[in-house]
Amino acid sequence: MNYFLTEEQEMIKELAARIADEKIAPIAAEYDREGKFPHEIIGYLAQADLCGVYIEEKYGGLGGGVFEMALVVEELSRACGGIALAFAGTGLGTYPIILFGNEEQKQKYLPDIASGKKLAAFALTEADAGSDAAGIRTTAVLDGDHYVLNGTKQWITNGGEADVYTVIACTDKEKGARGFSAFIVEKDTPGFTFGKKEDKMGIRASSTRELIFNDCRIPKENLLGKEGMGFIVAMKTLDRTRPGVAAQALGIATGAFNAALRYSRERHQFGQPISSFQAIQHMLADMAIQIEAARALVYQTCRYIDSGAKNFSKESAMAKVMASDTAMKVTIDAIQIMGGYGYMKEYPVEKMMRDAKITQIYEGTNQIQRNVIALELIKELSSKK
Ligand code: COS
Repeated sequence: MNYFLTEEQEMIKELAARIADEKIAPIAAEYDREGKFPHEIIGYLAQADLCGVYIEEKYGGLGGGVFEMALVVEELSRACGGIALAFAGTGLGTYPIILFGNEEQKQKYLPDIASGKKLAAFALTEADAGSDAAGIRTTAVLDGDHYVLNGTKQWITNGGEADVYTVIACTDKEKGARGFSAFIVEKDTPGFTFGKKEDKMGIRASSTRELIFNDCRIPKENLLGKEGMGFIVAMKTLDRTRPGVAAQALGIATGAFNAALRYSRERHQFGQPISSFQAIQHMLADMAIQIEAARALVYQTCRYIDSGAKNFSKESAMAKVMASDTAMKVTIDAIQIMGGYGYMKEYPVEKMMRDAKITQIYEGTNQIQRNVIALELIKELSSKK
């Protein structure tokens, strides 16, 4: 399908594809096995000037938007969804600054992120606040010129590896979701430590850790937006980054599909390549249909967001659900086509299936996405009356 990318978007996609094929694919299995964080891949992305594709040019980025970011995530994820997450997770941690940071905060943090010198992370989730994001308990109390943070964030992507953390904490318990605020917290701030690295099913090259705040004092200038805006910062950020999860899922699905298609030509049974059997052909056809449909929705959603649309919670959630459900289905079918070989760690598709699973869970489960979609549909109908 021709998606009529601009020359610059084509170039971004090609650069990311080259890094995926030449640098990531050869190490993906090892990084998955050992749970290694891909610092050198960030180096290659930096050399190619891709770390800041979604950051304004005046802060050292390429001046693209959600779409350019998705193109990079998709290509990298074709080779490894876990390695791609070092980049995508940084986007998630950076968007609160892009959307709600003041000029000083943008000047201070964005150039280093755009150049790949620093990575970022986003911290909302807690042990008792996953889908129910309004259940967070981490507190931030103003004390003179500082906020003092206490609490523990759980399952934070890029935890321990990132230098810049955007953290949602409660500044006024009485006000529920309207009593949250968002802060920038730098690594190495006294009182800020990390829990153990989680041992995960998939995306194992990505670091997932607890962030522990124990009387952690941060300058009051690190407040993003205003006190009380933290929940909105989180929701508006996720609206913009869920298409990134969709792009990750799309990349994983494409990687698995390519492997299964190639295999179906090489594998002979009953004296012929298995691609000559209609049972396999129909599976391949269905996989291709689902991937292309997901890609069309993801790309169009990204373009809609970048066009300056005001409310795109529904579209963003739709793209995430569609692409992640597709990735799960396609990776499972890829294993089925490859049979016993597909099930073995020697071949890449079992890892792709493990990597795909998280895309149905993080940045809001697909059940929460369906709630968001349904509520928006009902709201739209009511506003027409
Ligand atoms: N954009 C702007 N504002 C939003 C918003 C959005 N996308 N979503 C909600 N809000 C606003 C609401 O309008 C409401 O504002 P008012 O208090 O002025 O009415 C406020 O935020 C609270 O919204 P709501 O009542 O809908 O909050 P809920 O507690 O019911 O939760 C869901 C809403 C479930 C959608 C939210 O908790 C969520 O997204 N959960 C998933 C979290 C997630 O993605 N976790 C993964 C962690 S990050 S990897």
